[in-house]
Amino acid sequence: MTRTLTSPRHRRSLRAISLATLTAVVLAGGMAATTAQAAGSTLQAAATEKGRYFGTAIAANKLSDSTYTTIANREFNMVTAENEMKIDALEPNQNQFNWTNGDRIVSWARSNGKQVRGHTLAWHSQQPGWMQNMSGTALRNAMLNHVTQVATHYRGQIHSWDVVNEAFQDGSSGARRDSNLQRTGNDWIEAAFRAARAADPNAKLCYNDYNTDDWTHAKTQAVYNLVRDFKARGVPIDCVGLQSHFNAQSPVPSNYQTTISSFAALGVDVQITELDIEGSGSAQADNYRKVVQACLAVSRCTGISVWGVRDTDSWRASGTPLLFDGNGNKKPAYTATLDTLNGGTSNPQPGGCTVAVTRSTDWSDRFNVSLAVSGSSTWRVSIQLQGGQTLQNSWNATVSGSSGTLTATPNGAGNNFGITVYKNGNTNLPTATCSTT
Ligand code: G2I
Repeated sequence: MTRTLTSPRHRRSLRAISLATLTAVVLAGGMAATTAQAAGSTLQAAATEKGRYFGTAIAANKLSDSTYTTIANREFNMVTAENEMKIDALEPNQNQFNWTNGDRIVSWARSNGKQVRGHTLAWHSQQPGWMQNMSGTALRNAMLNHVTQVATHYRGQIHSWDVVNEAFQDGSSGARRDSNLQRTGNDWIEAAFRAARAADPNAKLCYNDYNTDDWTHAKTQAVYNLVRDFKARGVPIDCVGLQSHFNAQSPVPSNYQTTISSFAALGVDVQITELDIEGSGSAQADNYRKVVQACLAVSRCTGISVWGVRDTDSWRASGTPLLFDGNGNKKPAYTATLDTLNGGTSNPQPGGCTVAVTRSTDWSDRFNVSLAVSGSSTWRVSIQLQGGQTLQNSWNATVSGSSGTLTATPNGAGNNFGITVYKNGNTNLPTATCSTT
């Protein structure tokens, strides 16, 4: 129809009609919003109403499965290639790139109006054989060449890149994971981020990891310190990815929201990048609800992606960790996720408050902790000191207790307050939760 209307007058009148239609739609939307809470009928619609995206991992070899693509297209507006943009897939031989499957996923996503998360530019795992056998300067240069070539190939098409994946050890050390990349020098991570920024200045650049969901874990603190250091020194970083693979051994932590808000307080977005939660029925549904609530409570938690469409598509298929069963039916976890996305208002939850915890000045024996409450002026913050730590001092709030759990309430100085904590050998940041009074 537009092709037949070619004169300027016709084009003007067409524009007038479209504008009139658009205005009517906007007005109707506005009126509806005053009478009822708008509700999205799919995950992507509900998340969009909350200013977030909802995504999934996609496998290229399943794009011919119509049950799979129907669900994926209907429910999700962010796509991550499950394996097709890893180093071994894209650069099977040094400097010979195979874009076929990565491009299939990007073009499926874009032709269906979806955005793409890139996963992943630099990783100790899934390296092609030629890279596994490299070390030193040759490896550093090969890694930087990979980052540059891949980010350049996909420039302008990627919402966020997982620039570096899983670079820290599990357990209590808080140390970097040993790998051939780590052995090229501690600065390999920032070198990768700088190369990615140069190649695609508009993609958000994320550090992505697992077992970084519990705020008390040494690995979480180590990633937090990396991001804090990068922000302080101007190394380009825009986001942190919490993979969030949960099961009975690694449940959704009670301090998950503290983790999200604490990273966000460093000035980065937080993305839940690979969510799956083993289980079934209402227990699984409750866990999905907790995750979605925690994200909605923090404005810089900008999106959630699940790691696959149906249980049978999962890397942990036997744990049935996803939102659709093997036949593509919606599970209770789906309904809980959708309802939570649709429920109430977000950031903070209705009548609630959130608190962000950051480390400020650090001495050998003690450190200052800044706490910033949002969402309410009548609050009570419960602060959990780490084992051995004791309170030395506090300001801009009334703080009771001296070790273990402290309680802080307003003293008229506003919503930002602080404490000084003696480490007594424990350098981990305390955690905090907020409730209204
Ligand atoms: O392990 C779960 C995820 C943890 N975070 C990083 C993610 O990239 C990772 O995803 C998984 C994929 O879901 C698996 O599908 O990463 C694994 C290792 O790259 C993937 O497994 C691989 C198998 O190891 C290969 O043998 C197989 O050929 O999947 C490949 C394609 O099915």
